[in-house]
Amino acid sequence: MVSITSKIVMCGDYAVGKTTFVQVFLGGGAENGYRATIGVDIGKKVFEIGVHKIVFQIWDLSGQQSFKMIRRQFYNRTGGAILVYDVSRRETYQNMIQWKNELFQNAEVIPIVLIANKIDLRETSEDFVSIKEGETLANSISEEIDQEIPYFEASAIQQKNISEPFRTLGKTILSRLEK
Ligand SMILES: Nc1nc2c(ncn2[C@@H]2O[C@H](COP(=O)(O)OP(=O)(O)O)[C@@H](O)[C@H]2O)c(=O)[nH]1
Ligand SMILES: [Mg+2]
Repeated sequence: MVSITSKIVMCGDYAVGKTTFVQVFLGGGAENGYRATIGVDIGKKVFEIGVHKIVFQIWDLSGQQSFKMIRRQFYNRTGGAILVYDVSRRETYQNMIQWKNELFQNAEVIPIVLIANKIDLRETSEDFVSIKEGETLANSISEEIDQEIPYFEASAIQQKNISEPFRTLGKTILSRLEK
C-alpha cells in the first residue's frame, strides 16, 4: 500500500468549466477543501485507488491568468495535468494546442487526460466539437509525446464523468512509481 500526494494542474481557457469540475469532484468531506490564493485556487482531495491512497492537490488558475511568475509556479513539480475544453466553443478546443505546449515548456512529460466538457450543450450549439474531433486531438498529443492520452466526455453541471479522469490519472501516477 502506498500513500502519496500529487499535484494536478487544470489547464484550459476561461469559462470552460475547470472550477466547476474541481468543485464537483471535491464534494463534501472533512478531509477535502478549497483554498483561494492570489491567481490560483488549490483544492485537496483524498482519493482511494484499490489499496492505495492518493492525495490530489488540484491547482486551478483563477481570474487574471497572465502573470508569468504565477504561471511558472503553477507548473512547478506537477504530477499530472487535466486539459479541459468546452464542446460548445470551438476556439477552446483549438487552444488546447497552446495549453499543451505551455505545459511541456514548463513541466516534464507527465500523465495527462483530455476532457471535453459541457456535453449537455451539444444539442444547443450549432458548431459543437464532436467526439471524433476530441479523440483525434487526444491521439495526436499521444503520438507527439509517446504516451496514451485518455479522452473523456464530461458535464460538470450534470456531474457526469467527474471522478473517472482523476482515477485514470491517479492510476497512471501510481504505476509510474512502481517502475
Ligand atoms: N452547461 C454547462 N455549463 C457548465 C458546465 N461546466 C461549467 N459550466 C458553466 O460554465 C461557466 C464557467 O464555469 P467555470 O467553472 O467558472 O469555468 P473556468 O473559468 O474554466 O473555471 C459557469 O457559468 C458554469 O456554471 C457544464 O458541464 N455544462
Ligand atoms: Mg475558474
